[in-house]
Amino acid sequence: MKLYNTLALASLATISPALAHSGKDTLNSGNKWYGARPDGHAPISVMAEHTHSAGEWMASYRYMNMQMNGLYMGDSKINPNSTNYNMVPEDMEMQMHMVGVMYAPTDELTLMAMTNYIENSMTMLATKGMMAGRKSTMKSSGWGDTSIGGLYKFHDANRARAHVGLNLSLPTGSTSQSFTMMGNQRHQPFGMQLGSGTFDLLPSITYLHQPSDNWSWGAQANARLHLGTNDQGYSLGDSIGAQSWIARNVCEWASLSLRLGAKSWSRIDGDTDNSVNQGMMSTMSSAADPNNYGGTRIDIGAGLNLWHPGNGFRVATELTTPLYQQLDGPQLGNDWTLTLGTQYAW
Ligand SMILES: [Cu+2]
Repeated sequence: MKLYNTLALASLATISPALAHSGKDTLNSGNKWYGARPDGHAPISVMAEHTHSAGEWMASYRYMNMQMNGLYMGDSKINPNSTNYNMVPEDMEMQMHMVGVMYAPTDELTLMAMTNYIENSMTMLATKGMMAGRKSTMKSSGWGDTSIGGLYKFHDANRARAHVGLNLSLPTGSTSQSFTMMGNQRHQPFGMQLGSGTFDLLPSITYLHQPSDNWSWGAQANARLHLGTNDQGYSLGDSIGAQSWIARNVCEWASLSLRLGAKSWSRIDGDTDNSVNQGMMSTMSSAADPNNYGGTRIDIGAGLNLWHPGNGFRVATELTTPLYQQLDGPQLGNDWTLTLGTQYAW
């Protein structure tokens, strides 16, 4: 298929250069990967997935709503009352507002910066003793971590592009969100904190291909590596991820996409007795136990990209749900994640 398209385009370009540059959507991408189409950007939840042409700026806003519920041990749900903990989470909602800016000083190099505002809400269920069955809701909100870095495009031919990325996440998000329990201020569990508290490296590599004017696909591998230990004495687990998507332009201004993503992350390091930093013994609350934070998940996502052919303004959405999750538990599983975003380049 790829060879056929390449040959067809190459012969057309040879026979009729005028036709090949006529501006027709079927030919104007020539032998190059082409960003000015709805699927010129990956599904909206994929980060650091495109580069820009020299001199171009882009501003973006994304809203993400993640719903977690169901207590997992390994790959199956368990009864919340069956654990050894006095308290387990029942469900959690995480909302994130992300703003980003991109600028390309050259065709190869794109610089980017991103920060976010987070709102978390978690329902805890008491499972033992006199409090058994009692629910309480914990909330945290504020600015999260900020990342800065760049993408370097090292391949751009035959309707394909590839780039590597390296971002540095700065610990601008709080790791000391607290709540009051029995008159005492205590730290909220790890998962309710707004930042990692460490400098993190975010390497990635992305491949993009447009085998035809209507179809495209891409793939990305990425990681998040936490450097050192934060001032609360712990370090979130490193993660690695891989994902691939296909997209189909259904008209000049819209494309549909399907994405598969896999992610694996390790448990929290340090603060094992936990009594100081999490405000309660890790043996009491499962969310305060650093052992209950590793896992592997495979997600499927369905997306829609809208693109304005006149000014390049984009609106996109993607709904993601796990196909499989294997969690060091007891730990809350993911239910679904909705991402909505707009992007404007000039
Ligand atoms: Cu951009």
